[in-house]
Amino acid sequence: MKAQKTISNTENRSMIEQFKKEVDEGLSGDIKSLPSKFFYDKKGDALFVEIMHLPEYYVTRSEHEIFKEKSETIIEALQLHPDTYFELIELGAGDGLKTKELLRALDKGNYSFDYMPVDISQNALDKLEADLNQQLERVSIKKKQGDYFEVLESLKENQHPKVILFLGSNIGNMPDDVATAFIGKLSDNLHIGDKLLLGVDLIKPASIVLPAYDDSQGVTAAFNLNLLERINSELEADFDIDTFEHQPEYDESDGIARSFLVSTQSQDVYVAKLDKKYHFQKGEKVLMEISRKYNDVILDAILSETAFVISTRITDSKAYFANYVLERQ
Ligand code: AVJ
Repeated sequence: MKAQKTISNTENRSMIEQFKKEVDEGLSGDIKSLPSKFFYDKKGDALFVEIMHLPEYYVTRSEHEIFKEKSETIIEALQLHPDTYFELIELGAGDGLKTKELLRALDKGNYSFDYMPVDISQNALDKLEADLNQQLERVSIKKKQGDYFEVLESLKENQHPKVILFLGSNIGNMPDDVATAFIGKLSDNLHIGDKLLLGVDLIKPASIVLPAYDDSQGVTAAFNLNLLERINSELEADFDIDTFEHQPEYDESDGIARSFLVSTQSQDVYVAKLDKKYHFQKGEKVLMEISRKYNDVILDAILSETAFVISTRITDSKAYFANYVLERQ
C-alpha cells in the first residue's frame, strides 16, 4: 500500500492524462459522449449533495430508509457474529448518511470490526472521519486513500472476513459488461464467504425516474454542465455553456436513464490541451451519463459471470430501491 498523500482532483499526473484521453475518445466518435466519472470535482461534489436532497431524487432517500428501518435485517443477512472480527470496507466515502445507520446498529450490538472507507479523495475521507468521530466515537475508522482495486489488493493479504459496501446505485453508471467486469474483479479480491452489500435502483415507471434526472430547480442540469466547465478550466477548452441544454431520457423497457447535453447551435469547440477542434451540429446530443436501473433478471445475468450469488434482497417500503447481500462462492 502506498503512503497516503493528497491528490487534488486532476492535479494528479496520470489522472489528467486519463481525463484527456477519455474526453478525446468521447468527442471523436460518431455518437459523442463524455465520462460521467469526472463529474465529481469540488463543485460537482457539492452539486451531487444538492441532488441527494432534491424532492424528485428518490434514490438516496429510498436507500436511506432501508438502512434506517432494516439495519438489523442487513446485519442478519450478512451473517455477522459479535465475537468474530470483520472488516467493513466501503467503496466511495460519500457523506456516510446511510452507512452511519448501519454503524450505529453494529456499535449497539457490540460487533468487532474496523470501518474502512476507500476513496480517491483524501479530502472526502477526512471529512467523513471528522463527522464519524463526533457521532460514533466508539467505531474504529481506518481510512484508505486510493484506487478501489489497489486498496482491495492490499487488504486481500489478510484472512479477516470482509463485508464490502457498494451503495447508492453507483454501479448504475457502468454499462452491464463493465459492471460485470467490475464485480468480477471485486470477487477476485475476496475470499469464500465474504459479502458484498450492493445498493441498486430498481426499474420503475418513467413518471418516477425521469423527474429524478430532470429536477425543477435545474440542479441536475448544472451537474452535467459542470463537466463542460471542468473541461474548460482543466483542459483549456472554450465550451460556451449557454449553448448546451440538459436532456434526460428514460426507457422503462430497457431500464436505463440517459442524460444528454444537446448543442443548441452548429459550433466548433477547441480543446487547447488536446490541440483539437470538435464540431457539434445543431441538435447534436452528447451522452453524459447512464444511470441503469435493475431487476433480479438483470442482476442475475451480471452475477452469473462472477463468483457471487444473491443471498438476500432487501427493499424499501415502496420497492424503489434494493440492497442485495451477495456472497462470494
Ligand atoms: C451517484 C451514480 C447513483 O446515477 O443516480 C444523480 C448520479 N446523476 N443525478 C445516479 C446522478 C444525476 C447518481 N449516482
